Amino acid sequence: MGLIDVRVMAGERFNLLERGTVTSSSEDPLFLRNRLWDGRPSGDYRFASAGTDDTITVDGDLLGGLGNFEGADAIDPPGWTESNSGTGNCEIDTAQKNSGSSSLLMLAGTGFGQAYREFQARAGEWINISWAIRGDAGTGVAKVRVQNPRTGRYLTPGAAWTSTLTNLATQAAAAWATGNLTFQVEDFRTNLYQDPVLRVIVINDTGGSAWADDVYVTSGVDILTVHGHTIDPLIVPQFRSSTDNFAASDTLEGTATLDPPSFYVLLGARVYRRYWRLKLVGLNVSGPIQLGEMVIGQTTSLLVPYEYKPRLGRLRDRVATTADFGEQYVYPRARWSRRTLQLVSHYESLVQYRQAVDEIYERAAGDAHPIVIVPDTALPDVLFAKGDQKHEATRTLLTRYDEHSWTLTEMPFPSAES
Ligand SMILES: [Ca+2]
Ligand SMILES: [Ca+2]
Repeated sequence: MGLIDVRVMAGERFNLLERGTVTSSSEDPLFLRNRLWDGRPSGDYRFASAGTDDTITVDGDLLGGLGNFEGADAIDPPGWTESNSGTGNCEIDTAQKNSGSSSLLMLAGTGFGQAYREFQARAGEWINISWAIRGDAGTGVAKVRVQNPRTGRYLTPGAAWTSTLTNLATQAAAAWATGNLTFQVEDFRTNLYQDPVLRVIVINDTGGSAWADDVYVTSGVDILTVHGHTIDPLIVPQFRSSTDNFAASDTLEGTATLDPPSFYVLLGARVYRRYWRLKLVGLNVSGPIQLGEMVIGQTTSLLVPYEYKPRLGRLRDRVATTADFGEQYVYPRARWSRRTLQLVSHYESLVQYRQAVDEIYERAAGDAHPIVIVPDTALPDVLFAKGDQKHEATRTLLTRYDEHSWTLTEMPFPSAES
C-alpha cells in the first residue's frame, strides 16, 4: 500500500446484496428493497415508516442456504444436482445430521453417489467454504471438492488450484468432522473472464454410506457503502455481522460517520460471516429513510502509481433557460451535487497499469457497469460512478504508462421532487 489507500469495486456482481437474500425491518410497497441494488442510486428504496433502529439484512451464503440439506426423509437434495453412477444415489436423511433435522446421505451402490451446486464467484475474490462430513467407519468415505468448471482446476487443502482431481476434505470415521478453508478464486487473467461460476461437489465413491451437512460459502466482506440517503444527522449507522441471523451472534464491525449524499464503513480486514446488517440506530424524525443504493462487498486495493493525481470535481443537474432579453434562469433539479473523479495517473510498471485497466475499465466494460471507488480512505468520499466508454494511455520509455483523461462520474441521485 502506498501513501494513499485507494479502494475499488467494479462490474456486474460486486454487490453482495445482489448475490444474497435481503430482508428489511419495513418496506414501502412502491419503493421495494430490490431498488437498493438495481445499480442506480436514482432508484431509491424506502422504509414504510420512520421506525426506530431500522435495519437492512443480507444472508450472504452464496449457496442460498441450501447446504443445510433440510427436507423430508429420502427426497432429492433441494437445489443440488445429482450426478451419480451405477446404483449410487443421494437423498435427504433424517437419521443423521450435523445440525437441523437432516443431512445428505450419499450411497455409493455399485458406483458412486455425488451431488453438486454452483455459485456465482468473481475472479480474484476471497471466499470461505465450510462443511461437515461423516463416513460409516466401513467403506463409505465422505469427500468435499471445489472445482472451477472454467479452468477445470480443483481447489487444494492448501488453498491452491491444481488440474489434478483433488479432495478438499475427507472423512471415513462414523463421526461428524467440520472444517473450513479461505481461498482466492483464480484471477481475471487465469479465467480470462470476470465472474466465473464455481462448483461445490460432495461425493462418496468408495462404497457404503457417507453424509454431508452444513456446506456454506461466504465472500470476505470489508466495506459497506450507501449512496443518496435521507438519514437524519443524529442517526448512527452501524455495520454489523452475525453467524446465526442476529439471534445470539451480533457483532458491531464498524460505525459510519454520516456524510451527504454518500458514506462508507471500511473494515480493517476481510471478514467471513454469513449475515450482514446495516442498522440505523435512532428514530428518523424527518420521515421514512430513503436509500438510493447500498453496497456490501469486497474491495480491491489499487497499486497506487507514484504520480496519483486525482482531480475532483462537482456537477449540478439543473434546468436552465434564457429569456429573449438575455436573462438566465437556472433551476436546480437534483437534491445533491454529483462528484467527478478524473484519473490522470502515470503508471511506473505494466503490473500497475494492468491492474487499473482490469479492475476498473474491464470489469465495468467501459461505461456499461458501475464502479464504486474510495479515492482516498483517509477521506469520507465514496462515488457510485460510471467510467468512460474509451480508455487510452501512452506507453513511454521504461514501461511507463501515461494515462490520458479518464473520468469517473457519480451517477444521478433521486430527483429533488421525489
Ligand atoms: Ca437504487
Ligand atoms: Ca442439516
